[in-house]
Amino acid sequence: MKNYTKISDIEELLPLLEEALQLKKENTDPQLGKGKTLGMLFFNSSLRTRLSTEKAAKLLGMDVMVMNVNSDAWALEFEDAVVMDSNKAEHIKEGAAVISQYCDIIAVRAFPELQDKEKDNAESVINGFIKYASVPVVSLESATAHPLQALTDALTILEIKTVKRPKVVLTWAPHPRALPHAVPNSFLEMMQRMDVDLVVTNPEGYDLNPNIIKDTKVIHNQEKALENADFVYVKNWSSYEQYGKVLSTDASWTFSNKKLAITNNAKVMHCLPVRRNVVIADEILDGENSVVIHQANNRTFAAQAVLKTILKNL
Ligand code: AN0
Ligand code: CP
Repeated sequence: MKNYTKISDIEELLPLLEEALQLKKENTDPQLGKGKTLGMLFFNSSLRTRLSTEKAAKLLGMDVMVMNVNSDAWALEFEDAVVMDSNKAEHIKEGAAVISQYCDIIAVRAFPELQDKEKDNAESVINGFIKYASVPVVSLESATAHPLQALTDALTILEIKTVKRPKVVLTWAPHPRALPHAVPNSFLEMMQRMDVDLVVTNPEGYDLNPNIIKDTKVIHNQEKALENADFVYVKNWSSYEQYGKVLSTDASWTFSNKKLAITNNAKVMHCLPVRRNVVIADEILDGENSVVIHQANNRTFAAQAVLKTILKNL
């Protein structure tokens, strides 16, 4: 693994998950990253990704530099061959080349604008860093993918499943704002590589990118989809078909005890941050079936496994 910006960057999933599990038990390589620097660039807000990735790097002995790009750096231009006479002061060609001299790994968070599907799918920010940086690039959530979150989710399911092939349901839930597709996209791609019975449920008009869904079962009746679920992953996303639109805030899709009762006493997952009583009811988040805090803890070990793998290949 050189870069980690998409699920397909993982050659063999099981060894990487086993590495993360092992690191959770014991920090086996506290010196591997000594003298190496991780640079983390945030174009958007973060709590978990920022703190867990910094912690993971430090557990490997790395130094860490963090920059909130929008407020602290020069505005970056990602388009090629443009006359830079507007508000963008620096081109990614110089920016990425310069940062590569200060950092051994560059990690980037850059959400989509959710205005133009083709533009977001082109992943100009993360791909700009991959193209012009001379060091490995890790995604901290890009326009279409959140691979560190998905690795965490796989790790969490592997740890707590009690049957060999659990039924895993990804369910849409309402949210007042237009949210990206990155988390559900990467979760689906990750689950497609695991031995699980995978189902997605969302209202009509909310089907995800067909190139990601592939042959995964999509059921528009949430209650039907939830039957016998061992894991329910709750997440909002905006419409992909009517790109970036909020078509529904239907509260009957909020995940509550009534929905849990349909499942096989499922464990309830969410990447966080979660809006209580909009996406998931208090009774679930405060109840015994929620594993969201456990899941967030695993962010550290997923990130550590990825950074360790990249450091070993430097
Ligand atoms: C972001 C999203 O849905 O992609 C980040 C989740 C990790 N969530 C929000 O913006 C609320
Ligand atoms: N789950 C996740 O990526 O959280 P943050 O947006 O707080 O980093």
